[in-house]
Amino acid sequence: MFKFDWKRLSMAAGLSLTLIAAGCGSDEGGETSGSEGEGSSGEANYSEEMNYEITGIEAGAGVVAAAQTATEEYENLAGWEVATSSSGAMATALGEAIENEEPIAVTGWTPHWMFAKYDLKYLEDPKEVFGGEEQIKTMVRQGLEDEKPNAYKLLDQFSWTPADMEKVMLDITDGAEPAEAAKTWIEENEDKVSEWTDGVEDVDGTEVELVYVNWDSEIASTNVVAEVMKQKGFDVTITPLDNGPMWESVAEGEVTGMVAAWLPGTHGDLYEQHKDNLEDLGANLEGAKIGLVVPKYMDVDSIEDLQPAE
Ligand code: PBE
Repeated sequence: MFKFDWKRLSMAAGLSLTLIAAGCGSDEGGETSGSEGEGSSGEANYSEEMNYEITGIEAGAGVVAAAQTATEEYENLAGWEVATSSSGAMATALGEAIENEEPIAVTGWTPHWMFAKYDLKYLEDPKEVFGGEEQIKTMVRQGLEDEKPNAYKLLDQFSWTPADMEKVMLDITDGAEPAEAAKTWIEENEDKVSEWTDGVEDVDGTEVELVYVNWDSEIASTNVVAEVMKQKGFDVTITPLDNGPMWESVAEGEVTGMVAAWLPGTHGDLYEQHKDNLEDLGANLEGAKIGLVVPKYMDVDSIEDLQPAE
């Protein structure tokens, strides 16, 4: 059942010669390596094939921190590592693994286009390291309501659903420029957009700077909000940052705000750190989630089904 996949191994980032040698060594017993591992299930040792590595995203992401915590809390993840890179690189690695029907575990989240493109599942997380259902919230700098009441009102009224967000994300992943995908969605959802702009007066070039992180979900939301604001006459800049600086820049009042606060879990520590210095405008989306995500063809259901590194 288990096939040692040299092609994938040779492509895997950070693979050392030692590991290749170790892989060879384990074949010497005349058995396919690890297929009847000491793990509880006796199924293919995906873990070895994955090089005991979770495919992560940006180092500052909450889901990466949670995955690192998982490698500490779950005894069966002893010796596992979370490889950090970018959301784009994670998506590419996921797509390639699926094309070759190889095992992979990524730091995933909902809403995300990957669930529409591929057959995926979240691994059960009995220790609840990744937390439960999340909200995405809007945070703005203090004093905004007095200084730019129309910007404040619009940001306060912005709210949509996971399906809305996924539509924009899919459009972008199919090749649309984010701003174009945002415009298309706005045209097709006038009723919803008119609720966000209800009572918001047109302005003449009032400056607004929104910050975000280059996560697919946040690229979608930030571009949509920016586009709606532009249509009301705001002069909008959107600036991608790392997660920590995104929170800091709002708390320090350097920028207008952001629509990318994942709470209560994913960004819980950042919220605690900055909550006294920014204004929380509440949820703009309900029903978000983070976790470890694998292709459905993998015969594992729980994080506890993965096997420790030897
Ligand atoms: N994410 C997407 C972010 C929040 C939005 C889940 C990658 C994070 O983990 O911080």
